[in-house]
Amino acid sequence: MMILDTIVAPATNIAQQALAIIRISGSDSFSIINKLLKKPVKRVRQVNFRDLYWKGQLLDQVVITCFIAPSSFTGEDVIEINCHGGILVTNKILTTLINSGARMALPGEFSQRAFLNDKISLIQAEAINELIVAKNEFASDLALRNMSTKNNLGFDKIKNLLMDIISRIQTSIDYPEYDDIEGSSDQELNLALESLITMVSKAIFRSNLANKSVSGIKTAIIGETNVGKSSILNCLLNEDKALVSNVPGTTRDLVEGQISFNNITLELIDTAGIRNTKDFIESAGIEKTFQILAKADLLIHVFDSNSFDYQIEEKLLSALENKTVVKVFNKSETLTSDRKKQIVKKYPEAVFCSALNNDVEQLLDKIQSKYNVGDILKSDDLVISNINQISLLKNIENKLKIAYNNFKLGFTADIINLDLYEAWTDLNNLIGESYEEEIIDNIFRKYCLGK
Ligand SMILES: Nc1nc2c(ncn2[C@@H]2O[C@H](COP(=O)(O)OP(=O)(O)OP(=O)(O)O)[C@@H](O)[C@H]2O)c(=O)[nH]1
Ligand SMILES: [Mg+2]
Repeated sequence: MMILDTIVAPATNIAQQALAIIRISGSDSFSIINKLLKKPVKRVRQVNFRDLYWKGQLLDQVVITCFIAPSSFTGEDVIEINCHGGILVTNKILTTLINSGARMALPGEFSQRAFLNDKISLIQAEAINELIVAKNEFASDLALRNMSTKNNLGFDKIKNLLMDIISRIQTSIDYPEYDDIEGSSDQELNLALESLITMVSKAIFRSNLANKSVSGIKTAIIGETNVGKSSILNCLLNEDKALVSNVPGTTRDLVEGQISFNNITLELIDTAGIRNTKDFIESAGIEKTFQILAKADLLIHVFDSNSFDYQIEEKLLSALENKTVVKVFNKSETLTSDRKKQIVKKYPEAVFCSALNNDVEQLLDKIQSKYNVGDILKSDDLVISNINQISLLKNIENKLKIAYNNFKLGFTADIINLDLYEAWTDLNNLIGESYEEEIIDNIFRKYCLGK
């Protein structure tokens, strides 16, 4: 892709604020900015204080920071203008720069140029975007880790081992007369393939966990009527968001909210309590509960500690199958210790809470333990959180498994290498070493304007 245009975009919101940043990138950056200056800036790496003019009229007093290609974020000549943050001022400067020859950038186009000019890998580009949208500490730690160096050590480990295996097999194809090439015995290849597959599988496991933590866990609060679901939602959100009353069937529509704690973000949905009812609107609400339940990653299944009947309806029971469920007994402040023991005996994994007393600690601890990302950033092994990148990793795992099977079945080396080469291509797609233009365009268009 030829990069000809010089692009411009605000890197901060256009809003009433103290300062705003406007960014220009491309080979005409200096000639364009100098059209707005009585005293031109030189094409050297420096910071300048200047008055900006258009047709003799003063626009603003600004600070201009100059970056010279290739030592800039995009790898091109870049100019950053720190102007005053008024909506009118920022827009006027932007329009003037466009009238002077710059083109308004597309969302993510600065990052795309950085990638195309080989300044950052695709893993880094995604990490920068993820840092901007990070909802919790883990998300920002992971993003910082993946954006900080172009050579992702975890990625390199996988790539080096795959390259090593391919070249060992290739040597046995090219030089069939040598059957004693180091590392090329069946046993050694078997071991190497097994450890490569394990490496990739573990990376997928870690990355799936990271994805959940980073993108927010879709969490539905479900249970019978009047058990305190809406009260728990309000307590978690620290806000009286959902209507609470002692009339069973209070909640009919879904109520949503988001909380982040430690390494986790929950996208919470409070649902209509499940019971047999003739009320048409309530039935429709319950139907919605089942739809949400099917889509949720995590279910907070609420019981009333005082109810003696914990029979779960057949329909609900089958909907709960294969789901991550936390059973929580609410109104626990009313429990006698004997009763509590009975419940624990029947449901050893249950936790207790009292929305009335704002006591939801056990519930949060339980959720935390189910999505424990604890140590996964401690080593330099590969962890990514982007769903498209994870699906590429799964493709790689599949192809490695096919190659391994073919190897076990005694297929010839060239057939085994065929799938290994495909895995190699996918691996390179992960960092963007080989790519299709359209795919790359799609990736970057979801970034912020000015990034
Ligand atoms: N004692 C006690 N009462 C509670 C507690 N949590 C909720 N309640 C009461 O239980 C009743 C029902 O609470 P809701 O939060 O509306 O229950 P719900 O499960 O959302 O009910 P539906 O929307 O009808 O399905 C209200 O009177 C609450 O004040 C608790 O921890 N202890
Ligand atoms: Mg409710």
